[in-house]
Amino acid sequence: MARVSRELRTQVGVVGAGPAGLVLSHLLAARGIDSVVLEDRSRSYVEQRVRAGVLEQPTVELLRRHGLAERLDREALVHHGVQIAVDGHRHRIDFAELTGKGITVYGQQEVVKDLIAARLATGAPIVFEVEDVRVADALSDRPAVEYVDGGERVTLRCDVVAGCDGFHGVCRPSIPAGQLHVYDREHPFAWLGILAKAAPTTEELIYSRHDRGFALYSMRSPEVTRLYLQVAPDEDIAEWPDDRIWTELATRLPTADGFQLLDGPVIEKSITGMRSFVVAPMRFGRLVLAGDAAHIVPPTGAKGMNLAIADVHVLAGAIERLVRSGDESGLDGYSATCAQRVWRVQHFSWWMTSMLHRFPDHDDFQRQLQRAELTYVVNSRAASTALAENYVGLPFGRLYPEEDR
Ligand code: FAS
Ligand code: PHB
Repeated sequence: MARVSRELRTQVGVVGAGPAGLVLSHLLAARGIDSVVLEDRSRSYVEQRVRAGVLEQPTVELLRRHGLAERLDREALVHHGVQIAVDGHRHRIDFAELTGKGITVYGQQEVVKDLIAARLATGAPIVFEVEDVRVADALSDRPAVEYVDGGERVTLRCDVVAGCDGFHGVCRPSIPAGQLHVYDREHPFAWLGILAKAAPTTEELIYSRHDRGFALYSMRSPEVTRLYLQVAPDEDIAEWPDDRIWTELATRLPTADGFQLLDGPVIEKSITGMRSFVVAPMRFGRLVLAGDAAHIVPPTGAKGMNLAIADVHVLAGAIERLVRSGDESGLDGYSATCAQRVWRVQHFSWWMTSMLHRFPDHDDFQRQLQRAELTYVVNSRAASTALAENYVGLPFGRLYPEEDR
């Protein structure tokens, strides 16, 4: 039984120390706005959780502008293209030539480690291992987050609560049913992902379409590769001993054109479901949602973490307007502004997924259409440019200014 509660006060209560919550806390601090970050896991757990690995150019530029990219600039891999393999043959999409931009390969847990270290170095609070988190009074101008910290119940009174607690968090479900419109699509496959102590044998990622299913060759460092295989949505990981994984990767990855797959000890193995999910609006009074709390994309477009950071880039400006001058117009426009990018990214992620995966219900005709689209994308400059500009990341802010007119 938690002891009697304590009341604390801040400007923004941030629930969740993932990329969305941590970047938001830094953007707010840069504007002189106080916040408290609440995380229900331990610091070591969130710093070891293996997830995304690709950062768009606008994401890296934002981190750099806030002095958060020092280690990233030292250790990350910068890629100027990506390879798409169709039936064993690779085609290169030249990001630099088509867009003048590139991507950065750096593990999400490394980003989280850097953001936590930078925050704690300023003395600003992150409370780990909180329990029983609840949002209260979201429709008032003094919302609160209630939680248990070290056996003591605490009420954190704020101007705004930022729900950055991911898909399985408590913030979105705290919004009464009927207030949110839900768009949801589960895809008929999953990804089995491994982290392996094996040196990358290419300098760019390989996305491979194969009749046995999709495969992705990615990396984390000159010593560590990150690889994914399309599997059934209810696949049992116990059915996948390491040698079976390597054999399947060698089959699906384009070894016909001289690419060599180096194997090595598997240091992490997990299966992730594939879903496209959006809620609208991303706000309920003074509770605002950002990142996976509001939307999920299949990882084929490498967008999840980047979209979370794009949301809080908009949110920080909206909160600044509120706390500076009581002007709610930023919060009022938050969902609509984010929705442009959310649906652009949803489409791109679905498009990449639909071009590159084996759909159990597809017949030969649909498979030929899939091949025809992929062959067009890798051979047409116009279509390659469309893929490239979405992959490297569209500029932050409103995507289509002309819509204002
Ligand atoms: P996050 O889920 O990262 O962070 C939310 C935080 O809130 C977590 O630290 C969680 O512990 C905390 N939290 C939850 N409930 C709470 C509560 N009640 N109280 C306090 N804190 C609470 N994207 C890619 O591009 N490539 C990938 O390979 C890839 N792999 C993924 C694998 C998995 C298993 C998952 C789930 C996602 C993956 N993604 C990938 C997408 C991923 O990168 C997300 O988009 C990104 O983590 C979103 O960041 P946040 O919105 O900050 O949510
Ligand atoms: C990764 O490196 O983890 C990664 C890269 C590209 C994706 C998804 C995941 O599309």
